Amino acid sequence: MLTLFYSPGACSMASHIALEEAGAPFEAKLVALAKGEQRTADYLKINPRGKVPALRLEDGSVLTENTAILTYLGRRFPESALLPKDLAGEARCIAMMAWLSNWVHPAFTHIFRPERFAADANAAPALKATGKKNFWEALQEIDGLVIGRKWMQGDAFTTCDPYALVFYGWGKRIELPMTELTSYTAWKDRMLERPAVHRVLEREQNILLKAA
Ligand SMILES: N[C@@H](CCC(=O)N[C@@H](CS)C(=O)NCC(=O)O)C(=O)O
Repeated sequence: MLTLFYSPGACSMASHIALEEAGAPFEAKLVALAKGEQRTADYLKINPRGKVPALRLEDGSVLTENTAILTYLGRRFPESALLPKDLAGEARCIAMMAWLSNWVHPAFTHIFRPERFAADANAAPALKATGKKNFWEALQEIDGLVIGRKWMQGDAFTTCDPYALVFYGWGKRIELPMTELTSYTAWKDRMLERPAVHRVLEREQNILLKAA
């Protein structure tokens, strides 16, 4: 069976939702980041970088990085149609996941963990401020992308959708004015109506289930 290593509210939620959406049999193993469990010797054997998500396959090998895990799940469970069937559509979906991973996520990390980007504590306020500006602009970009669209990539739900939900939740967590992003908010409400998404949010006790 597949095993997902995740932490509640972390970016691993994207892979967690995709597994539920795919109807894949899997075991969810909690790695509590708040308790530092990602740095235990046992977990470092699974992912030496000490990050979630990690997906252990049936042969014992491990996949890391949301973009790779989500692409793998889309290809492995084609009946769930988590990836566009045409090559260019699939590439566009991967491009979106790459942007979420290499720009949107690190922007948030600058707010949350500025010490990872400069040893000098005096630099922290500037790093946080730039991270917040970049993160908010990225959320505004997502808002623009879903205008007139049901899902991130158009009419079809794809792996980009669970990934984009992570950042809506993070925006809410740091009290950004998320409801000003009306299209992103309407999309988030559609996401919450999906039973698979709801199951994961319940399991992770996600902030998106709390009233605004
Ligand atoms: N690019 C990676 C990022 C993974 C990542 O940074 N995960 C965070 C949680 S959102 C983590 O495990 N952080 C623990 C730590 O840095 O100690 C991916 O998308 O999978």
